[in-house]
Amino acid sequence: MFISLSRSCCWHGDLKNRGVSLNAMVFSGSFSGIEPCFTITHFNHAKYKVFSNLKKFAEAQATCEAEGGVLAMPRSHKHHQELLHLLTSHKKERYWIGLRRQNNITVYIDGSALDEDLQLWGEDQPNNSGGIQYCVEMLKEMGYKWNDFHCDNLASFICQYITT
Ligand SMILES: [Ca+2]
Repeated sequence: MFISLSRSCCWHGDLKNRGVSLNAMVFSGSFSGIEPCFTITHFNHAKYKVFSNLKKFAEAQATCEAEGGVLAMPRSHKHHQELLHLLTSHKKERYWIGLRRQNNITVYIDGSALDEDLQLWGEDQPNNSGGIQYCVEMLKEMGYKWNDFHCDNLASFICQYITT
């Protein structure tokens, strides 16, 4: 347990912010009151990790890839509902998912096409506000529907790993 905690992404920051040394925490074995940086859920044939810490889109995707995953690619309303279910214990403001616009077309991060009939965009989205919104997030204020957003802004994110 301690080993996995030391590898995770935001414990150190949390501990530093609290002025507590990591060794002291490890030996005391007490982690109460510290929010974990991710949760893991298995759904059908995929495993998901919801990261609550904030990263740019490319950094978030790199974090998923480092563990053999990708940013989550919701391909149906049912799949979207599953992702919503994952967020019930998090509810951060925004989460990157594996969609971005290339050559003015929104595609999944693996290059596959988005079904044009799949309407999961928030109201008036994608609006490419300011002409700089090339990545897609699930946004709390839109009921976690999709919003195009600046890729260098910071958001929490959801990784997806195929397990079969
Ligand atoms: Ca937008």
